[in-house]
Amino acid sequence: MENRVSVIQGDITQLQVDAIVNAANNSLLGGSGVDGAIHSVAGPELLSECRKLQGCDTGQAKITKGYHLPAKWVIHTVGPVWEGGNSGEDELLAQCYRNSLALAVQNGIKTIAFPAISTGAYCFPLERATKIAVNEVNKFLHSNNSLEQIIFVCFGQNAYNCYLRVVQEITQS
Ligand code: AR6
Repeated sequence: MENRVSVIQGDITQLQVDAIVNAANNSLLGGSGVDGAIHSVAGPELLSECRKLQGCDTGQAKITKGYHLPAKWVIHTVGPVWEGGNSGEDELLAQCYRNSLALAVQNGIKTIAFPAISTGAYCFPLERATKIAVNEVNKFLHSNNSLEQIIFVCFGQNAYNCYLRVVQEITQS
């Protein structure tokens, strides 16, 4: 596994990185979970900018400034709602990571932090989502030299253990 990838446990809103990724919804107008936390730290200016974006399709990504966050940018992506696994959820989740990373590169971002997209309110099974996240980041880094650090931010011990295990599995394969 790439030494540009790390796993930490904590609150993504506190990270001093170029960009944090938001697990948003199609409206981009805020919500609960990590989305609510990001908007509450960034302040109302973030919602004002998001209103101008006219929403975001599932699997796609859009960028805003970070306002009062320590991060300079927020990349908003919309993960799939888990519907049992036969509705294209895996591919849509993979697209979230690919499109977020591509947008980061386009904007000269060097350090980026991801939450575990879709694994909260959207009920995507954690281990399955983690494998997709780690695989997509790993593949992307193989063809990219500009990104310097990708951080997977886990909110709880359970997610942290899962990410560590999956990163190790992929390293050894
Ligand atoms: N830092 C890092 N991770 C966090 C934080 C935080 N501050 N808060 C929660 N998580 P979720 P989703 C983790 O529900 O499943 C929103 O209402 C959380 O433990 O935030 O993609 C949106 O507006 C979980 O592992 O996002 C959408 O409507 C992960 O972040 C919907 O929820 C994702 O959980 C999106 O659902």
